[in-house]
Amino acid sequence: MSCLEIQADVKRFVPVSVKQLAEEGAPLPEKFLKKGSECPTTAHTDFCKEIPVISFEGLDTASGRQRILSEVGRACAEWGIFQIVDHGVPENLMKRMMDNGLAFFNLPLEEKIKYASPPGSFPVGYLSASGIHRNDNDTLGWREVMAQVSLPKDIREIHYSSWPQNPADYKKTLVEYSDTIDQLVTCMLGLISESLGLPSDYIKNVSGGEKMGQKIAFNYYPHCPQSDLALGLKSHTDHGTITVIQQDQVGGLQVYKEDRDKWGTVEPIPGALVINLGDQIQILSNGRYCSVEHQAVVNSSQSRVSIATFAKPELMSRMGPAPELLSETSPARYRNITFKDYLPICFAMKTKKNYDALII
Ligand SMILES: O=C(O)CCC(=O)C(=O)O
Ligand SMILES: [Fe+2]
Repeated sequence: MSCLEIQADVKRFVPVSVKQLAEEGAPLPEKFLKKGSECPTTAHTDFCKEIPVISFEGLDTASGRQRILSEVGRACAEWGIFQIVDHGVPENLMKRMMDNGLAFFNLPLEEKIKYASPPGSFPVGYLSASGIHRNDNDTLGWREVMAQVSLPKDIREIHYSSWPQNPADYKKTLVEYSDTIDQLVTCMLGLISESLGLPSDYIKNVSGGEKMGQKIAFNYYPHCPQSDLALGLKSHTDHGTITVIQQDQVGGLQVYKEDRDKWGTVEPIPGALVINLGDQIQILSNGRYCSVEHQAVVNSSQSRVSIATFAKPELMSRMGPAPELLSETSPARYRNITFKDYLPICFAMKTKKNYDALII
């Protein structure tokens, strides 16, 4: 196959760029229109003030750690999503990531297409509309994505040469961010483990330790002429361990609280990071902690950027409930399965929440 043929093949999967569609301002193509209960119901500025915000100030003192542990435990059980501030991730690094993400999406489509996800591949690389990598009849999301595998380090080294050359410090900043967020993830997994009464290194160890995976996705949601009929990203749960989300100040990430039957928007707070529990934590905690259903809505006047860092178990890690948390009165609620076998269940999306497929 010549280079040109490869390019043509890739282009088949880039029928349209949502950024270009937004700039044209024409009515949305049918493929983006949601119907019925899938349509957004809560505005991108309708902030849910109850979603916990936890300060990590004092984490290195005994009393500070105790306070943070109890706040993290409560937030994991009641919400499955919370924000952290005073977390130590340098402001300047977060800003460089945002700037690079935006600069990448502002490149001409011909340039972005060079990084397009190869047909049929797991979605890494550039997607000009979310959902186009799937060969199904599902509607598309009003979102462009640029995603890269960033850990473990040996895999990162293999992928590094295929990351964008432009903007100039994109790759260097991504490596720095990947390592910094990895440290934060280790700290978070320690707190989550301890809050469940488990040793601090428990979750990281059962997830493959240093072999844990990480994927970093830049999401670009252009302003949308029909934002009441489209979604940036449809309702889902994240299938891995935890996701760390950095978002700009526009707002659009929403969480569904079953007990209220209502979507609530996560309020953007300058410098904050959103921590979102994935399916693995719900399963490992035997349902004590929740992998929350979430989505991203769009709006008619402002584009939005978010950066999602997914921490994932190593493929052969087992995802069952921690035996230490089980007893006669609290039997296992989920089957034990490897992450590798869990992934096809998630991609088949037969149940609304992936983990329901494992209920005993
Ligand atoms: O854009 C956001 O805030 C959410 C992104 C997200 O949920 C995801 O990429 O899985
Ligand atoms: Fe997500």
